[in-house]
Amino acid sequence: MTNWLGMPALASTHGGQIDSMISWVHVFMFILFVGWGSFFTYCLFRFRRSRHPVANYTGAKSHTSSYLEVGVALVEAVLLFGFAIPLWAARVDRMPAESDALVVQVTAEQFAWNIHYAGPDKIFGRRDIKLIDAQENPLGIDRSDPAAKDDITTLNQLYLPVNTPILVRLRSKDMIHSFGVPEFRVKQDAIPGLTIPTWFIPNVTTAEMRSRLGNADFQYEIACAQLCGLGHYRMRGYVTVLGADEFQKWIQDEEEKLKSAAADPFK
Ligand SMILES: [Cu+2]
Repeated sequence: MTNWLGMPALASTHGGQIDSMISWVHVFMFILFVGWGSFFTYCLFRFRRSRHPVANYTGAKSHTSSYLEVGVALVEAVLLFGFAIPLWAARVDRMPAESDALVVQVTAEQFAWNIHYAGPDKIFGRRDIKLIDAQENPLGIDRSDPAAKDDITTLNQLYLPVNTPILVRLRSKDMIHSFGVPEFRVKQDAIPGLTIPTWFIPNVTTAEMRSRLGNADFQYEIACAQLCGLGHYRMRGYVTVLGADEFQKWIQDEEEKLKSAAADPFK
C-alpha cells in the first residue's frame, strides 16, 4: 500500500510491515465509522417519533445486527492475533545475535542522549558511578579499564552503518524517556534501573535520504517521546546513517582522537 496516510519517509527494513498494519487499521476503522454512522442515521429516521408515538417494547426481531457484531469482532481478532501480535513478537523476541549486530548503549538523561560504542574490541568498558562528571564523563567510564580504552562516546550524535542490524541497549539516568526515530518506525521507553534492548536495520543512508527528499539539511532525529521535564522539548539527538566504509572511517577517526587525547591529557 502506498503512503496514503502521509507518514514520515521510511528508512528501516521492518518499517513497511508496521506501515501496512497502520494502513489496514485505518481502512477497517473507516469501514466501521461509515457502517455505524449509517446505522445511526437509519435509526433516527426509522424510529422517529411521528411514526412511533408509543415505545415498542419488543424491539428488533431480526438477527442482522448480531451477525454484524460478530463479523466486526472477527475482523478485529484477525487484526490482533493474525497481524499485530506476530509483528510485535518479531520485534521483541527475535533480537539479532550480538555477534551479528552493532551494539550501542544509549543512555537518556535530562535532556540529552549519551551514546556509547564498545569500540574495536566489542567489549564495553567498566563504568563507575563515582566517576560520573556531567561535562567530562557523563557515563562514568573508567578509562583505566583495558576494555574501556577504545570505547567511543558521543553526545546526541548516533552514527550507524547502513544495512546492519543495530541493537540499542537503552537506559536512563533519571526518569522515563523514550527513544523514538520516526523514519525507523522505532519507539521504546527508557526506564531508570532497566536496560531495554530494541533493534532495527536502517536501510537508507542520510545522504540518500537527503537526495530522495530533495532536502540537503535532512537529519534523522531521535525525539524523546515521553514528557520528561521542562527541557523535554530540546531533548533531541541526531542519527547519521553512513555507508559501511564511511562508518569504519568514522570509527577510525574517533579512535585516533582517543589515542591523541590519552597521549596528551592536558589537551
Ligand atoms: Cu526525555
